[in-house]
Amino acid sequence: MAKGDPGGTTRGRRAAPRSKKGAAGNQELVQLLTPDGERIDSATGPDGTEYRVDFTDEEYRGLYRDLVLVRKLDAEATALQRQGELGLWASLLGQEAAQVGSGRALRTQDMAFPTYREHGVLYCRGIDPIMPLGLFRGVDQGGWDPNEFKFNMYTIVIGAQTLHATGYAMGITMDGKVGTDDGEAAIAYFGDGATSQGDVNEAFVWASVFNAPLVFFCQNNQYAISEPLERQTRVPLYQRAAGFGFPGVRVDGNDVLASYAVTRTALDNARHGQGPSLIEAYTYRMGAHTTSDDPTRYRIASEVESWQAKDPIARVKAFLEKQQIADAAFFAEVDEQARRESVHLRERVLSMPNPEPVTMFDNVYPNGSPLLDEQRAQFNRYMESFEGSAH
Ligand SMILES: Cc1ncc(C[n+]2csc(CCOP(=O)(O)OP(=O)(O)O)c2C)c(N)n1
Ligand SMILES: [Mg+2]
Repeated sequence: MAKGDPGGTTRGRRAAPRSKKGAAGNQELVQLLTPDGERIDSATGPDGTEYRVDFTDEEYRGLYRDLVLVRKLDAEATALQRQGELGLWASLLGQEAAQVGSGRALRTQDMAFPTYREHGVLYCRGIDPIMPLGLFRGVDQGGWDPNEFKFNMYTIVIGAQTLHATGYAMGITMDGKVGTDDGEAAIAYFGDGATSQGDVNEAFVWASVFNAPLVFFCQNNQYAISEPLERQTRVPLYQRAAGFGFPGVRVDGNDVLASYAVTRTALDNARHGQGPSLIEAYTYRMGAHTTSDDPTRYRIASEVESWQAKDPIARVKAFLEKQQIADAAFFAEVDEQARRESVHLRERVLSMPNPEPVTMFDNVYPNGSPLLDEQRAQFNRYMESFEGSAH
């Protein structure tokens, strides 16, 4: 099949299941660090844009530290759920580079709109990693101030945040905050499955025609729960952008350097008034969709193993070692920090106070509403009905 060919020309052929390669072959993958830890000086995107990074040794070590910490904290959260301390957890395992790379590419003034899996971006925004655990423990509704950290609340409704981000980005333009180096931009995170949602396609249209300063950051982790990528698309996802009138690029989402470079460029283009773009971070969900899911029911072990060889952290470690940017003492110190922070996280989760149930009505609207008052009163009557009973 020719490159860029949506695949097949007859109805009969279109109906046939297509190989994964046809839907998502690795054409035009922007990569700056190979799975073996070799640095590539620069990489060219499909529109000729040249991507490169120029980090100091300290910054390289900092990225490695971020990757290890977010993986460890994520593993701790999964363990806490398994022990009944969280209701649910959506692990980022395997997606650390896409999240840390893009998260570190954000400038202070940029606004991020996450799904429920963006714990790595949250970490990069300087939010205490305890925050999403309160949400998944069911003791609060997120807890951080989106305006303070420029990181919106987690969104579980698939794709909805792309519309919120589009509206926000249109607002940036209306406020006259695009066109300069210190202009603002927004970034919307979503998954491969979300690209089939009406909301996401509507967001593409609005962002495009209003030239909104927005980066659509799709983490293509190959699955939407149990549905593989080939059930979402017959063209590589980044190529969809062309149909909406803005650029699209596919980056190696397991490469923290390339993820950083493409996101930084896309955000800077947006803040300078060049409108939206789509980044497809080509990655893999190494774990289950959430702790309620059993991926062994729908994917084979050899597929997971093939992605283990592309591990986002192992390649940075290999690079740091080869270039002698970090030594054994550094790696041991990072591991020790990760261990300490995860123990601290666990202790804090276990000591989280259970809120009074009626407080769930408190933050629905800033100034309340008569309907809410009615519901609160009804709920209070319901709770009182248990008094003195066996419950
Ligand atoms: C509108 C809507 N439909 C269905 C769901 C149920 N659901 C939760 S996660 C998910 C799959 C999302 O897959 P993807 O967009 O690839 O993101 P990933 O979980 O892989 O990060 C679905 C269908 C939902 N939360 N919202
Ligand atoms: Mg997915």
